[in-house]
Amino acid sequence: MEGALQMLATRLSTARRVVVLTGAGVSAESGLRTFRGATKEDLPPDMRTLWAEFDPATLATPEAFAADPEKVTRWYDWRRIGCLAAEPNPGHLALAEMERKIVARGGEFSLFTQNVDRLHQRAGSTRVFELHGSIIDWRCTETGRKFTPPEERMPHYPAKSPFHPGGLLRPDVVWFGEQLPEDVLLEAMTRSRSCDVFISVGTSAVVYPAAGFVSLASAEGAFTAEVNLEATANSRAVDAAIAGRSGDLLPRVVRAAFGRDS
Ligand code: BV8
Repeated sequence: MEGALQMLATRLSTARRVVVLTGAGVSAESGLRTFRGATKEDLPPDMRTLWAEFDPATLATPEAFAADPEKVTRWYDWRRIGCLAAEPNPGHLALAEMERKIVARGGEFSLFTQNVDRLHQRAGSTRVFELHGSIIDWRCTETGRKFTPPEERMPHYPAKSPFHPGGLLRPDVVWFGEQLPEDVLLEAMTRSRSCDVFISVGTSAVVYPAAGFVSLASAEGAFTAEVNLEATANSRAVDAAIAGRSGDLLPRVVRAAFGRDS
């Protein structure tokens, strides 16, 4: 693993264009459950039934919201409050430092996240593209107008839209079966194809199209790396697969690539 970490650091030390893709694993050390890895034991009792009753992937769909807006709104509002209460961890902070180092020497840095918790932005990352939207912002089901709810639980479920008498508020996330924001998807494909280094961090690489970006980078000759707690479908395809916690490994990669003052 040291060899792979050093290989990544060496490539980063001279890279001109870096793309990072993150998933729920990067926020796990901030106390946020991973999308698939959650253990029902660590959920508050009132949420265990909700989580047990549904496979999360079936909750994250327009059909689930249409069928039971109260239940889906409750689940998302519970997660939203959790995201607001969470703090960025050393993995988030290391990615913000990596951006600063690359940009300071005239390079290009892009962070595509599947996460909806806004922790990258709170850690200081500025070149963030939200592939799957954000749970912090909601939008009117009738008008599409965005609304950022106050930082406390919503007064009632489902939440009525302030913009339309018959509208509800839904989280401004991309559900399964929904298209990713077109502009973000285009940026992700273009930048994946033109980067020198592509790093996938904390994602199980099962959700598409995000899981396919590393192949676009690799096909164009980029150096590809994965930092993840466990092996994924992409582990064998990347140039450097580094197993472990992102909160531990990313600061070590940044120090090795940019010096001890990082
Ligand atoms: C679309 C937002 C057009 C809401 C989410 C091609 C092939 C196959 C299927 C498809 C395909 N194209 C489209 C599909 C269908 C579908 C899909 O991919 N399904 C999968 C399940 C097979 N994709 C879509 O519907 C997308 N839309 O393509 O539109 C279309 C539509 C229909 C049909 C064709 C085309 C929309 C996808 C977005 C869905 N929304 N979330 C919400 O958050 O509630 S996805 C959800 O999964 C989250 O965003 C999450 O981030 C994402 C991916 O999961 P991960 O981030 O990887 O998290 P996970 O828990 O899985 O893994 C965490 C990893 O971290 C683990 O490996 C763990 O070991 C590791 N880890 C844990 N702790 C740490 C760690 N690593 C490091 N350090 C640690 N401390």
